[in-house]
Amino acid sequence: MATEPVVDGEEPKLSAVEGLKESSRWLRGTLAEELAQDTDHFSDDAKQLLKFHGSYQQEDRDARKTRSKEGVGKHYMMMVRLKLPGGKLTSAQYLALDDISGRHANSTLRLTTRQSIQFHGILKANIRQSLRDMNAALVSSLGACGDVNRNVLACPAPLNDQPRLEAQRLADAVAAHLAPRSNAYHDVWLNGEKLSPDAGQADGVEPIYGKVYLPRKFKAAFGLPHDNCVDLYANDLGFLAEIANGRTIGYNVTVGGGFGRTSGNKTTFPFLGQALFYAEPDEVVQAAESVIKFFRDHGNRGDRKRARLKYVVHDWGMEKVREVFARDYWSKPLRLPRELPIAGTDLHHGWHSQGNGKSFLGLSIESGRIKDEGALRLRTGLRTIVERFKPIVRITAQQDILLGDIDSANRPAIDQLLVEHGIPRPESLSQVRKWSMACPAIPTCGLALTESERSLPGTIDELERTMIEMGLADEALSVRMTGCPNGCARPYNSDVGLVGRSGDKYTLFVGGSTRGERLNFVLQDLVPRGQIVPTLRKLLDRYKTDRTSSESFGDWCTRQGVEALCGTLGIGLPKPI
Ligand code: SRM
Ligand code: SF4
Repeated sequence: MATEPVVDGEEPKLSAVEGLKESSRWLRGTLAEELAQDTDHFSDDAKQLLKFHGSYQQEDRDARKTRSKEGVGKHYMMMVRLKLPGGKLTSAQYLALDDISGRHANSTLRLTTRQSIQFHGILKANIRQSLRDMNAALVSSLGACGDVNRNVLACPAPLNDQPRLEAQRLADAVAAHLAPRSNAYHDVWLNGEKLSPDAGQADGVEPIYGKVYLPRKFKAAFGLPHDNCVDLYANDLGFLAEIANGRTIGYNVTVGGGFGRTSGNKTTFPFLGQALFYAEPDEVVQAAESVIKFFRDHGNRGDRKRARLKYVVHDWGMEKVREVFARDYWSKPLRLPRELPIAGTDLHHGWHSQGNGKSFLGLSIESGRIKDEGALRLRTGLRTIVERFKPIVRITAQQDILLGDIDSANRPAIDQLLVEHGIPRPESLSQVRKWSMACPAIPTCGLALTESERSLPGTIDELERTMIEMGLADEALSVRMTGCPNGCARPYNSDVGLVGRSGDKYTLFVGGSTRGERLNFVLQDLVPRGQIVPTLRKLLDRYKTDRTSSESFGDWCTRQGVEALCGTLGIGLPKPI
């Protein structure tokens, strides 16, 4: 993929969203007034501000054709995304959220690729009550979307080891420190008519962000070199632990990761985070604030397609970023980053002893969608287990769920409940299914060009059969699909990436890994869905005979290179996409 810099020139004209943020009275805009109106949707301006409160206005795209024929217009509905640092919930919170999904949403809970939960299908008339019910369970959606710091990731495995406990603690601290301070969320959704003192235009309400917040979304994660389950390098800001004698002694601070791109626009591309400096554990919160202020001041506020921190890092180069950061944003001498290679990723599936006398169980959730369908009564089964055994609940960045702090004596009873509800134990699933991810796409996502969550399971069924036939069933192969190039299921660093183009056609990427330390590359564009597995089969055939003993599919594809792989497929080199 081309990565063309944009040459520094005159300050670009500010994008419309900048003016909207500035005049929003700290994220209020007309939200309260529009909420009081008896309409089924918000105005375009309110829709933008709604994102900062954790909600997107969507429409049911399945209903689009018939409704337009009937002349009844769009079926509007809201998506609400929570902010759950490190993916943590108590059992009571999980049950409250499950209730809300049944009462106000579409009776599903959607675990996200950033350790959170989304609700789909909430009507405007019910959104205030939904958010109130969430807040009653001490869960908030403030800042889950919008131009602020999003959900902070950390390995969710409830193991009693210092690096994970520390990462969880610091994820909470960074999330709290970077949370928007405006009282707009309380005023609009929780307080009714009462306005808080910062409802006017007083300055200083947002000491870190200021009136115009960030140029764009900002994402942070804490990662471990031996377990990159958070996909650290896909984040604007990463803290990669250096571990000695079982304890974290410091962090490489990485900047500029991000995956979104726009088809046909070569100045947009996925980019991996780069190490900027090394911080001691007690410098982490300050480091997060300093990086976010650097982004606030230097991010592009004219072109939202190029507004992420990755473009500053790419266009300036690390030397200039380091120089400006050290001069203007970090008051001490800047320590250079250390050599911390990524060695693996753990899905945390199955039963594990926590190291404190308790156990946790990791379950694979297809595309993160918790619902009851046919014989698979996932939602009811999880609810029953959580009600009865009151585990802590953790969500992974691979869209899966962990149930922890369980008395080991209860393992057989929980296994029995899984069987009764048709929920597969991860050991019974193929590797390729466990490592797969898909974004929601159609019918809820307004940006989707193709199916994804509804399409990937069929592709995985076919690939699974093929891999069994070929004797490759034990290979950990990550396949990630998205309905457009924005990259929500992180298809740009997996072994296989399938990125929606239009209709049933996808761009095929290969050459990443389950470790997430390397971008994959385009192999073929506009592959019809029915041709995906036959195409992969030809490559897997060669892989089977050519690979070195422990070489993964993505490693092998990288060693072969695009020319050799195109030769294997009998196709020309891919054109720039
Ligand atoms: Fe995403 C937009 C879903 C993780 C890059 N993302 C969207 C929206 C809100 C569509 C929209 O703007 O109208 C999607 C809502 C779909 C729906 O119906 O629910 C959406 N993104 C998701 C989730 C739910 C996918 C999933 O399968 O879990 C993930 C929610 C994470 C969370 O809990 O916060 C999600 N999105 C990601 C990731 C992965 C990550 O962060 O690790 C990425 C790539 C990393 C990155 O940010 O670069 C990602 N989403 C985008 C982009 C491209 C942004 C860019 O700067 O280029 C968009 C489009 C945009 O922002 O304009 C987008
Ligand atoms: Fe929507 Fe595209 Fe993200 Fe999928 S990748 S959820 S289609 S924005």
